[in-house]
Amino acid sequence: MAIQKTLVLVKPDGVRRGLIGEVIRRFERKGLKIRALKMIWLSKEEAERFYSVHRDKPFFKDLVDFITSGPIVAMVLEGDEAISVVRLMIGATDGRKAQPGTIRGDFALSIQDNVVHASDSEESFEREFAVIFKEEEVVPPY
Ligand code: 3AN
Repeated sequence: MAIQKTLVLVKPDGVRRGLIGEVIRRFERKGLKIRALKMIWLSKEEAERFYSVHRDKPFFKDLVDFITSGPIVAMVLEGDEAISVVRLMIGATDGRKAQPGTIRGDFALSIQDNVVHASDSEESFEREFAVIFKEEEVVPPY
């Protein structure tokens, strides 16, 4: 057992399309615990820090414009091997290539507008968490 925390976002396209409940439902059903949950609208500066690993990528500006184009829902999920489990559940980055049955495989047809984000490592979780949450927003284990 390696209990981990991971950070998930329902991105602006997912919120606009009314997929917040669908995304949360899948993680709850799987048995992951929601330790924090909120709706926010990221500033440009927060988005740039959130995606700092992609700073030099050609799609960085589009990515920041997209993630700040509307409100998002952010959550901290916890469970056994939560980081890899959630990555499996969201599917490949490109919605056209993501397996059916995954969130992106079922709901996305784009590499940018791909409904959800999830941390890809403990290091990413720590950086992303620090941009979006304060420690006191996380409820105790229950
Ligand atoms: P993932 O979200 O699957 O971890 P990353 O970390 O490679 O994917 O990319 C972060 C985000 O950047 C993606 N969710 C997607 O919105 C966007 N992105 C990645 N690759 C591209 C690309 N080639 N063109 C446009 N946007 C991209």
